[in-house]
Amino acid sequence: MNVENEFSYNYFQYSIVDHVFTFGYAAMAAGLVYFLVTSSSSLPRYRLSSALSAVVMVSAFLELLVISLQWQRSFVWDGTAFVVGDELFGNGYRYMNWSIDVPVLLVQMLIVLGVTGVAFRRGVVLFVAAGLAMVYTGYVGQYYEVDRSAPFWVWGAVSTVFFAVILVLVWRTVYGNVERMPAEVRPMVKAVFWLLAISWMLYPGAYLMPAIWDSADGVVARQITYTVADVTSKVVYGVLLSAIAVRVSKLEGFGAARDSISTIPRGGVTDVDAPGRV
Ligand code: RET
Repeated sequence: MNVENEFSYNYFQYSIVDHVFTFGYAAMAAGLVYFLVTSSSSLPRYRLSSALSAVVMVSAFLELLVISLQWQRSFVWDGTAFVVGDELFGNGYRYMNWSIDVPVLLVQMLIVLGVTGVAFRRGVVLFVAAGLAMVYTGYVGQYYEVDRSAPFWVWGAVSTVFFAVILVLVWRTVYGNVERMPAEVRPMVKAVFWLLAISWMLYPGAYLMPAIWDSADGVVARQITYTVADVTSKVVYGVLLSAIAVRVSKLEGFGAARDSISTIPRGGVTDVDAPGRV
């Protein structure tokens, strides 16, 4: 059982959580349109990353919609406050969503950083294994968050070990490949590491929230934390990766080739007319 069911909420507390959930799934729907529309702005080798961003958006949209509807069904207005009714609220859906999104977000990074061959396959295996281990050990631990007995701390600690492994792998991937990238995009590539590290750290913060702030306000803070983490780790991260892909594609002449098509005069084109063509 999750701590959300232990409290009743005043009108503001209940509504803020409700609105924050709506913001969350609306951001995923908006992100979906963005990634589908901008996919063709980069070279074909980067398009799998946009497709994976779209996968993340769809799974997160559905998950946030489900928990939003569950929040509305679980708490009923009794005249003075929103109290728990016949149904219980749960954060478990989040973990199921992460088991799709965590591996996918990490694989996207390999694609945009141009990791290929054996290094790519090795990266995929390590990211998927460490990602799923982190998510599922945390999933077990969160069942014990109300009494915060030993399993809450033990599984949380085991999950943190896998998280640390992921951060080291991400650091190595980013800093091991950044020098191969064009100088112009290097600051953006380094920002990938920091954006990922900071936004992902919010999730263990939300896991620990019942131990830090065990109250209705703590629940509000936890759901805001989750939503900020979701929007930054999925949408903002995806936008940053696609911005890198578009820049690198342009530097390799992709944009120039495509733009020149619209300026080709009727009756043909010579190399002199369209020097940007490749
Ligand atoms: C848990 C359990 C407590 C310890 C740690 C955790 C880490 C969770 C993370 C989740 C990331 C999720 C993402 C989802 C995006 O779609 C499981 C809360 C360290 C880092 C990025």
